[in-house]
Amino acid sequence: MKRKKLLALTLVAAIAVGAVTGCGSSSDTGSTSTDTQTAQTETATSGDAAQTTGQADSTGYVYEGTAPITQEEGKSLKILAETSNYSNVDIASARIVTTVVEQSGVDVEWQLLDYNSYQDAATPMLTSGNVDADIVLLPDQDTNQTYIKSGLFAPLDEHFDSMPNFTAWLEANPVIKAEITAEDGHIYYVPGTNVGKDYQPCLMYNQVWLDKAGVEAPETLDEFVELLRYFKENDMNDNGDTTDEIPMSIMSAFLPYMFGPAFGLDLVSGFQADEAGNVTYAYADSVNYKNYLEFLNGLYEEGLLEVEYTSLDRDQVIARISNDLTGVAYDFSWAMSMMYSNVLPYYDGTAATAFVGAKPLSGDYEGYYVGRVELGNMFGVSSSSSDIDLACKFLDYAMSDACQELYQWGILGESYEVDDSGNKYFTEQGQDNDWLQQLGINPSFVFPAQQSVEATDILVADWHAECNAELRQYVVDPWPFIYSTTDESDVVNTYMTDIQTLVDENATAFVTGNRSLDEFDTYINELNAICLGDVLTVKQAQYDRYKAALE
Ligand SMILES: [Ca+2]
Repeated sequence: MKRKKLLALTLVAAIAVGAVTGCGSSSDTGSTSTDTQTAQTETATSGDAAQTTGQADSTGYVYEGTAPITQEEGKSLKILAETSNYSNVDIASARIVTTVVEQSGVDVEWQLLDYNSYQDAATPMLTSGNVDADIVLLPDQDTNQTYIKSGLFAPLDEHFDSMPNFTAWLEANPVIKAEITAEDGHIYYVPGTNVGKDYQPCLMYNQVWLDKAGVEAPETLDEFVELLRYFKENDMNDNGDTTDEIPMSIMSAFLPYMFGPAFGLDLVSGFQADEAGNVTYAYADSVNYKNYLEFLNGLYEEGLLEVEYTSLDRDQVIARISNDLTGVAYDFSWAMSMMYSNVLPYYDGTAATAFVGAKPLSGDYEGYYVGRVELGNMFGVSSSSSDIDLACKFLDYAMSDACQELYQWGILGESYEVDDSGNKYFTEQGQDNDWLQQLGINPSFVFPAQQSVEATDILVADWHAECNAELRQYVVDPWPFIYSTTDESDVVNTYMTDIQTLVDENATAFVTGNRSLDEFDTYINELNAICLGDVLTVKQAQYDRYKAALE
C-alpha cells in the first residue's frame, strides 16, 4: 500500500516536472527508480539473519563476535588501506592496531598507501581490477556504485551469519543501514563513522554582552533582532564609543544554517523531504525562501547584517572577538572554546566570560541545527578473496564494541582509566596527543573506527562539553547519503553546478537589494529553465529508495 503511494507520487512529480521545464529525460529516470525500488524492498530484509550462528571453522570453533575469529593455525588476510595522516606514525605497528590483529587470531599482511594520495593511488588499482587484497579501504564512498557494479566486492549480507557485531550495529543504526543499502538491496561495505549530532555548527553569544543587556539568549527571530539592535546602539565593550560595536559577525556560508530552519528550510542540505516523503529544493520554495530573503534583506538594510558580510572570514571574526567588538557568531562548535572564547580579553575559562552556544532560533517554524552524514571510511571484502568468510569475520571483529573502545580510548591503565562510576578518562600520558597518535588512537585509516563524542569532550573546556550535550537535542539528520545510479549522477552533474551558481548569486543580490524581491518569481522560473525539475526527479527517486530501505 505504502509503496504504491510512493510510486504514484514519483510519477506525479515526473509528469509535473516534464510539463513545466521541458528539460532532459526526467520521466526515464523516474521509471528506472521505481523498478529498483521494488527490487530493493524485496531483498532489504537480509539483516534478519542477525541472530543465527555462523559457520564453524575446521577445528569446530564458531565465531560469535568475540576474539578470536578463528582457531585455525596460520590463517592470514591481506588488507589494502592507507597510512596515518600523522607522517611519523607507523599505523600498522601501532599498539592499538597490533592488539586487534593479535586478538583476531590471524596474521595481517598490510598494503598501506600514502594517506595524502590514497584516492589517486587506490582508484586506478580498483578500476583496473589490479587489487590483491582480501579487505580494501575504498578510496571514496562509491556514491555512484562504480565498484559495486563492477563486481569488485562481495555482498556482505550473504555472510551476515559471520557478522554478528555488524548486523546488531546496523539494527541499532537504521539510517546508516538505509544509506549503505545499495540499489540492488545488498550491503557491500562496513563504514567507519564520524560524529553526526555532536559539535555541529551552532549559534554563539558573547555571554558578557548578554548579561550587560540583561537578557537570556534569544529563542525567536524577533528577540534576536531586538538584541542585535541593543548591541548596535550601546557601548557593549565599555570603551566610551557607542559606534564601534558590530552586532554579529557571521560568515555568509553560515547564514543558511542560522536562519533557514526558522523559515522551515534546510538550506544546508538544499534538498529536503516533508513527512509524506515529497522532496523539494529549499532554495526554490516560493513562500518560505522568499520570506527568508526578505528577513535577511531587512537586517541588511538596517545595518544589522554588515555590508561586507559576503567577504567576512574566520580570521576577521577572531580578530573582532579578540578586540571585544562583536556579540554574536556562528561556526562549528569547535570554535566556541578553541578559537573564539580563548581570544576574548576577559575570558577566565568559565562560560560566564565566554562565547557560549545557544538554542537555534525559531520563527514561524521551530528552529533546529543540521547535523552531518555520519558515514566515514568504507571497507569492502574483495570478491576475489580466497576466504571471503574469514575476511567478513575480521571486519566484523574490527568494528566490535571491544575494538571501538580500543580505537577511542587506547590501552586501559596506560592511555585511560575508569573511575568508580564507570566513566573513562584519559591519563596524563593519554592527554599527550603525540603519544596517543603513536599508540594508534582512532585508526580509521585501517579499521572501521567510530569517532567518539567522549574523546572530543576531553579536549574542550568543561562548559563547552556541557553546552554540546545540551544542544545535541536540536540537531537533526541532514539529507542522507544515497547511492546514485549512473543516469542519476549524469543528471545531477549536468545541472547542479549551474543551479548552485544561480542560487548563490541571487541570494546575495536579493539580500543586498541589488535585485528586487519583486523578481522572486522570475528567479524561480530561471531555476526551472536550467532543469531544476530534472534534478528534483532524481532526488525524489533516490529518497524513495532510501525510505524503502529504512522501513
Ligand atoms: Ca564601544
